[in-house]
Parts: sequence; structure tokens; C-alpha cells
Amino acid sequence: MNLNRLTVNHNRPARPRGAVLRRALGLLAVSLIAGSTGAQAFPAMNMPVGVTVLSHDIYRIHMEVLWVCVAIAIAVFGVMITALIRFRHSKGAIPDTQMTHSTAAEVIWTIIPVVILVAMAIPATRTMLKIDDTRGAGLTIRVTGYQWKWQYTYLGQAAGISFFSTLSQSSNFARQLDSGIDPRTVPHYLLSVDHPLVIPSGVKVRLLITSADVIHAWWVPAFGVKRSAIPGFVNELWVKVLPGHEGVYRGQCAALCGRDHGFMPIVVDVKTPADFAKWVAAQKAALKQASTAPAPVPAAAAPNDAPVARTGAVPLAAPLARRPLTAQVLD
Ligand SMILES: [Cu+2]
Repeated sequence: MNLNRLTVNHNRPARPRGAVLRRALGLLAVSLIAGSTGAQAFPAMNMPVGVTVLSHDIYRIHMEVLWVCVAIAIAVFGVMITALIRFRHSKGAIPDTQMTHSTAAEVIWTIIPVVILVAMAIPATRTMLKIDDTRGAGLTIRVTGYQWKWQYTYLGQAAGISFFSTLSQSSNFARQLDSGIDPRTVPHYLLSVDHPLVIPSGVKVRLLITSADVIHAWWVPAFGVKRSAIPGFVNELWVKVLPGHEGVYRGQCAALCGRDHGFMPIVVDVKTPADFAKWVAAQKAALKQASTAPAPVPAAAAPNDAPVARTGAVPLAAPLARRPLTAQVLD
């Protein structure tokens, strides 16, 4: 390598002041445009707020920490840029080669970060303790992961209601090789199920999460929670959807659990307490009817699952809603 090519040409003519100013103004204009565009796009780029008590708490901490980071960035880069401009070589700055140690500086740059970290850790710890506090739940549901579906078993007042939640027929047909169905035409492709989990809003719902085969993970982003479903273990989780946020929320298994890992979505139908009570009553009535009559019980409603033409795709197995438990992990 020709080292001479890397040497700095000190004899280069100085750039005229006007050109430097124009360039600086141009850069400022570009950064202002980018800044305003960024401000508009910020809510879309930022972490979603979610719909639960915990997701709101997590979002609040996220924003607090973000603003602390912004303040640190402004302070650090402000000092750096000021030093670079004010004490540059061309202004005749002479490096201080005498100062090799300063106890005062070291104490300051140790104490300030410690104070910042402790200040951020206090609300974070408080929220983490809150996430793990499942006491005082108004409803408890056991969630069991299977290859590749979920089972929801209601305990307490809604005891007796238990069903499997599997990939919707529309997605299942479309996903088959050579199905001839364009997945883009399937509503909520791979994110819809036959029987969604139904919970009430405004009620603390405790979920007991486990698995009957391999490790899965129950994850609904809008709820701000995720828990591993591990065979032989029961992980607890709680969800309290804020009133006014009733609707359908979707998630996925978040642990690579085998061949069809991508085909066991999670759908939660959040109803008002009154509608939830009606749903429970309807389910219990159906159970009672099933216990007295041999005819099969109509399964729970399957919202967002438009019927599709069967085009030679692999048919689904028999309805799973009444399938008996294959593993009694908790009993
Ligand atoms: Cu899974």
C-alpha cells in the first residue's frame, strides 16, 4: 500500500466561509425535515401502548427511560460537539497533556450514572413485582399448549367450560401446499382460530400456563405479556383489559415448538362483563344439554373465520371442542 496516499494534504486551500455556512444551513434544513417527519412517524415506530393495565405500566416505563436516554444523549453529544468546535486545531487549541487523573471527575461520572440507574430501576422493579402478583383475580383459566393448538379450561365460577383453540379452517386450507388459495385473500391469515379465548374486560384474569408436550409460549402483544408454557410447570400470568377496549386481540406461540409452530395462533375475544356472563351461561347451557342428550354440542362461535371453499385441501380432524383431555397436568 502506498502510505503516501494516506497522508493529509496540509497545503489544501481552505474552503471559503460562505461555502461552509451554506453547507451547514443545508444540513440543518435536512435534519429539520427529517425531525418533523420522524415526529409524525414516532407513534407508528414507537412501542404500542396495548390495552391492559400492565401494558400501560410497561409503556410508561418505556417512555420514562426513553426520555432519560434522550437527555443523556443531548448532554453527552452537546459537550462533545461543543468541544470539537470550540477547541479545534485550526483555532489554535493546545492539548492538555498534564491532566492524567482527576478524582473529582471520576467520582462525578460514577455517581451520576448510579443515580440515573437507581432512579430507572425503582419503577421498573415496582412494575415487575406487579406483573408477578396474580392475587385477587376474578377469573382463572388454565392454558395448555399442545403441538399445535391451545386448550383453555375455565376454573372457579366458569368451571366446566373447556375447549381447544386451533387454527381456523380458512387459514388451514390456504396453508396447504398447492391449495390454490391466495393467503392474502384470507382474513387474518394464520392469526385466526376456531374457538377464541373469551375473557371479560375490567376483570383481573389469571392464566395458569402449562404444556402437555413441548415448550410453547403464550403471547398476545396488545396485552403486554408473554409466558413460557413448560411441561410439568405452571407459569402464572394476569391480564386486565381496560374497560372500553373490548374486541379481538391476536397473538402467536412464541417458542419454536415443532413443525407447525407457526400454525397455533392465539385469539382472545374480550367482552364486557355482561356479555361475558351471557357467554358463560350459553356455554354452561350447552354443556348441560350435552350431558343429557347424546347429540353433539354446537361449538362456540367462530368470529373472523369466513367459510372458504374446500379445494381438495387436507380436511381438518373432527371438532376438537369436546375432545377429552389427553394430559391432566394440574390435577
Ligand atoms: Cu407452540
